[in-house]
Amino acid sequence: MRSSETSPTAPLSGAAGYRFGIVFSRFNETITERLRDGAVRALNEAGAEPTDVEIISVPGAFELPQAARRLGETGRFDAIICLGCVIRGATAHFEYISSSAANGIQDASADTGVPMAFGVLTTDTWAQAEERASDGRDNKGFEAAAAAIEMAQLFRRLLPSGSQQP
Ligand code: INI
Repeated sequence: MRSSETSPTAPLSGAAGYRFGIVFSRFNETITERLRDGAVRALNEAGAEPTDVEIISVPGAFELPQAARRLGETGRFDAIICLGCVIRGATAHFEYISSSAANGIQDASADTGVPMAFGVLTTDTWAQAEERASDGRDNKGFEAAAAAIEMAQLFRRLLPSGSQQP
């Protein structure tokens, strides 16, 4: 299946009134800045207010879960978008960093109750990473933001009865 077949094709909407955190890692930053830009594009398209989007950076993908957890603990965000790029080298380093990022983000989301989208590229080559950080809707940052918007909306709908909308 071509990756474009899994991309959201309908215009994104309904993000006004939600607050988003974006954490991106600076390792391989030519790529991760494009993922960040893709995520911002998706949030803009969906109507999120720029003042409701906070963007921070961390050194590498290994640090993404640490920062995402801290953002989640503030209670200020409806969803957090985690973006990074790990390119396979000759050592097991790739596996350690990519699985730490994936498991750590999942744990941070479960522990804080804040949805966190996984927009970390794990590729064999730089060319594959570039392909997934394009200007189109199949930019993985754009896709991660689309997932974050959907999860933020879902979690708000699923608020326990009697609780206040934040
Ligand atoms: N971090 C990445 O985000 N991508 C990589 O490809 C990468 N490689 O190849 O080493 C990488 N390493 C840094 C790591 O994420 C931490 O920042 C570092 O180990 C300090 O904790």
